[in-house]
Amino acid sequence: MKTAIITGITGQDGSYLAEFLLSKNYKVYGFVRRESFENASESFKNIEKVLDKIELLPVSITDPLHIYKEISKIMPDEFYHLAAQSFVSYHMSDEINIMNINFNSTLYIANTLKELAPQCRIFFAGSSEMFGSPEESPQNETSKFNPKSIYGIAKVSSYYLLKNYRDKDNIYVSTGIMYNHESSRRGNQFVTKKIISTAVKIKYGKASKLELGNLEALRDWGYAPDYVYAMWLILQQDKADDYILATGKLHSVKDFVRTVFEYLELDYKKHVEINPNFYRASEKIPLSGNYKKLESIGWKHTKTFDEVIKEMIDIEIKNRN
Ligand code: G4F
Repeated sequence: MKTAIITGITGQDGSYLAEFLLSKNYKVYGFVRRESFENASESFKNIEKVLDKIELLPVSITDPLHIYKEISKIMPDEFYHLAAQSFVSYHMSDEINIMNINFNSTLYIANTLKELAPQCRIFFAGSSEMFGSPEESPQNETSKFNPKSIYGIAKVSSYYLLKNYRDKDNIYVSTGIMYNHESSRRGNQFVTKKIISTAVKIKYGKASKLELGNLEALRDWGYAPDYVYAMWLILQQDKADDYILATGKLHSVKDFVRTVFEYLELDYKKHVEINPNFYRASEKIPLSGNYKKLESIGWKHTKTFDEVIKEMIDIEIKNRN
């Protein structure tokens, strides 16, 4: 039986990954913030179904000693580092906190694994935000990084740290450069979940308007469970390497809104208002990924843009109270 540790196990990707690894007969551990245990019913909602099959440990990913102690007990075969402060802002604010959570955690984890369990395979969740304002579209694994947010800077820094561990210390570590990926487990602050949950409220008379920022913004939206499968697949390759996780298809926020409202038989023009507080400028050249390399190791996506939206709406309707 293989042993895996997941950071970010309570989030969208971590929870799908825990389910997937259990189905493959892994022993699954999750490093979780201590405060999450105090608000367990809310914090552990995504992993409710598997709580009795996994082991959650209260480990702060910004505490190197604690990370060291727990890894020395578990000695994992695979480590999936997914946890991050994941909301992207293009303002230079909260830099110290974000670098601490998103970069230092990577350093502490990878450094510990290098010392204690150098045979352990590491997956790191990178992001399209590493390309920030790209020079070409679609981007591939050799496109130039040009991050425009502290979030993106932390991901690029982690990427280079890990690449050096791979090249110089022979550590098996792979980064998945992940474009937006959605599901019913997406956090409410992200645009897809925000649109769907508000539209469903409007449908059932619990809200009347949906305030959004830039409707022209383009995104390459995929299906989260497909990307989680890719994480595992990447770690099963003979050689560690970096991969783009994307669909290569672009849709605007307006396309997303229109599809949701049409499915619910509503007229979005009557409900959507622009709120400048949510506005972020579009990239001049859009963030869209070329996933040929991932395809070459046997990955394909299982749901279209419309199918992802329909699944998210159906679950939102089923779960409404
Ligand atoms: O859903 P979003 O907030 O996701 P964003 O910023 O693209 O980041 C997500 O994907 C990245 C990978 O590509 C991850 F690295 C990151 O951790 C996260 O998972 O925004 C999507 C788009 C943006 O262009 C934004 O400007 O939607 C636009 N948007 C328009 N109105 C809005 C809104 N975004 C939000 N959150 N709220 C709005 O009202």
